[in-house]
Amino acid sequence: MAHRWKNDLTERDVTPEGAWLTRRGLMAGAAGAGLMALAGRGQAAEGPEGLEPNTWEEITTYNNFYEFGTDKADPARHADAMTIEPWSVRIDGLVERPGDYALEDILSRMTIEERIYRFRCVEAWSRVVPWNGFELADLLEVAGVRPAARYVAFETYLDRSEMPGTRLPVLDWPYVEGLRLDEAMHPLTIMATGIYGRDLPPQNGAPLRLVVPWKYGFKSIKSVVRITLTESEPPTAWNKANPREYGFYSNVNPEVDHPRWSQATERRIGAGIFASREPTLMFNGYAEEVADLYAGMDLTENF
Ligand SMILES: Nc1nc2c(c(=O)[nH]1)N[C@H]1C(S)=C(S)[C@@H](COP(=O)(O)O)O[C@H]1N2
Ligand SMILES: [Mo]
Repeated sequence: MAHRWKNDLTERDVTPEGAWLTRRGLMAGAAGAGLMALAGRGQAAEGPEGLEPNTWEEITTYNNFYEFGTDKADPARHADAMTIEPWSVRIDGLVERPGDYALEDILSRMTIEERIYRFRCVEAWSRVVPWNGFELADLLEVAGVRPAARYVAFETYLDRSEMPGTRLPVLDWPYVEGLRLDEAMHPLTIMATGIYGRDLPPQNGAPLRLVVPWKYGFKSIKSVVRITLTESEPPTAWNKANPREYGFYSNVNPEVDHPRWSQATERRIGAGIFASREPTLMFNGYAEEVADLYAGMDLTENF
């Protein structure tokens, strides 16, 4: 499959966790699932800003996974309780081959790649994450998308006994998300299975989570158990909770502020307390790859 997108973050930017990205580390991480791991497949030019991926510690101890509580430390504290084995994903709706797909069977058909992406939360913090994963388009191809499908709906695992945060009606559980089909099929859109060549930790959405790097972080739904192809726009968790503040598209856009704060700048996690905020980039820096998807659309109206 041809990758026509440009990635300005490379394997060389990975430090000090670069040790995990040795061939041996990657192969070991992938061996359990019988995978072929390919590192640094992106066409890489060194980023002009000298971006560096965040550390494993920074990525795995400051999280949003409200099923385990709303404090940033709650997911790392509680998500270990989540049963992630066995895992299957129900793929249904407008597909040729609906069914419950066991994770092992999915992984045996996918090629795991490394994708170093910027990640921008709607709360205006950001970091850089070296994901491992496969393109969502490749998984949808396995299920066979029917011509009438126009959207893709996603659902997170829900077991209230394992997820203390779900005892409060913070969101309408299970957490649900959605993409337009062309967004879902875009080569930048991946299902992540790991970070730094290691299995995805539960707090980051083990064993399988969506990553859409040009959208606010909440679109990147964790611990996915169901993918449904639909004809109409599916409901999404944050839009249901507060439609005025969280739209369906939620593309990163420095020109469209959140009703309660500016989206023009962001705080890079790990930058230190004296570091200045950084300018937020249109589509989180992926405009060249994805702006065409929204040609002719009013991005203020379709926020
Ligand atoms: N199921 C589920 N998915 C979720 C969330 C959540 O609370 N529940 N939080 C979202 C938000 S707001 C962000 S910023 C990212 C955080 O991902 P990370 O913890 O891996 O950085 O996950 C997103 N996916
Ligand atoms: Mo977020």
